[in-house]
Amino acid sequence: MNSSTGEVFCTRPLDRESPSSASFLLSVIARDADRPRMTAEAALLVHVDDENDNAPEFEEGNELSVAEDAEVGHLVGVVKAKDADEGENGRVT
Ligand SMILES: [Ca+2]
Ligand SMILES: [Ca+2]
Repeated sequence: MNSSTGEVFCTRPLDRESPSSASFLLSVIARDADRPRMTAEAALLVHVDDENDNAPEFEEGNELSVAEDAEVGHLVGVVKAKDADEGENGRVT
């Protein structure tokens, strides 16, 4: 944080999917320059918005078998995939 302007900057790359990088709680203090010096303190919570930076991944172990005489419409199995992103960015179809 720039102590003169109050501008808050990133100091390292962010990754919303990392538990330690989804949000940041900062403590900020404002001080005046007169005597007696007066201060105010506040908590600043910064949320990291999601970007669609993860591709879907198939879950391991997807191997299916079906009988040769299975009827048309027979459910062979379910293929599952997941995506680490949030909301629509992580919705797999
Ligand atoms: Ca995604
Ligand atoms: Ca993401």
